[in-house]
Amino acid sequence: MYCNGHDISPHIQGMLEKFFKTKKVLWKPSKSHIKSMIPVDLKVEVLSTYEMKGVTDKHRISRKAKDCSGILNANPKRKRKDGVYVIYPDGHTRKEVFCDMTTEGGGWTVIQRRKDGSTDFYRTWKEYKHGFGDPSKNYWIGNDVINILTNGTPQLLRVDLQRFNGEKGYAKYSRFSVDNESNKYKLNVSGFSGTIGDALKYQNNMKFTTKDQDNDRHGGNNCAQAFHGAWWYDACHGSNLNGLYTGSAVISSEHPVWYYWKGKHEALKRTQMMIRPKNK
Ligand SMILES: [Ca+2]
Repeated sequence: MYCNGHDISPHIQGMLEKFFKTKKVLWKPSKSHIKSMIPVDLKVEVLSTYEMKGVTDKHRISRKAKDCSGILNANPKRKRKDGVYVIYPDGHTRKEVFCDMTTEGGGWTVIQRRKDGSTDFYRTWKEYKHGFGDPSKNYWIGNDVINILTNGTPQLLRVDLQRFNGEKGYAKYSRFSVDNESNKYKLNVSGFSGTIGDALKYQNNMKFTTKDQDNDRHGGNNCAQAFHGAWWYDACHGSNLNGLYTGSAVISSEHPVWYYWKGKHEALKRTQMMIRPKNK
């Protein structure tokens, strides 16, 4: 007898009783010491121990995962299957995100992604708060989600970049968190390693600034307006990954740039920022 799924368990006793009443059953006692030299009648009652055979629905288990690491932990078969998944960062609010299930064993939740110029990143405080774009192409996950995911569980940050000539590089930070909105999503980042230089060091401890909310340390200007982006600007930046996308390696600091890689403000072709719990 096979009972698939976990929703029907309250009915198993009824199903078994019906089964035993309507079918002839041959069985062997497995833990019995009954011995008799003469025929005896035994009255058998099925109490409460049943052997269950069935399958577990992994999709259901992982349905409320708070991040991509949770999805991968619940279902290791997702390894190397990069793509758009649904997470519940606060336990109940649905969010579509891109999961990198490949890099260094996978389980990375992508928080920023740019691969072409089809999505406008010159947006307002509110838009950066809630997130925007298409997770399969270009998007910002949202500052509230970044805050939720990075507070409570220590996170790694990995930044992957690609130049227009095809060259790739990365930066990893062993500590990354973003404060809540009342602290203006202040950036806390440290523990750099990688191949592209530490271009977040200068932005560390800075608040987030958008074109309509100036929290930077540049007295005269709004850095988001000056550099066509939204970032943890100081006065103003050594990296500007939400800057104006352009189709070639233009040297100009309003584009998506990471100055410390090549020591110049060269517009990048692809950018990706992603996070994963430090102890997965
Ligand atoms: Ca300013």
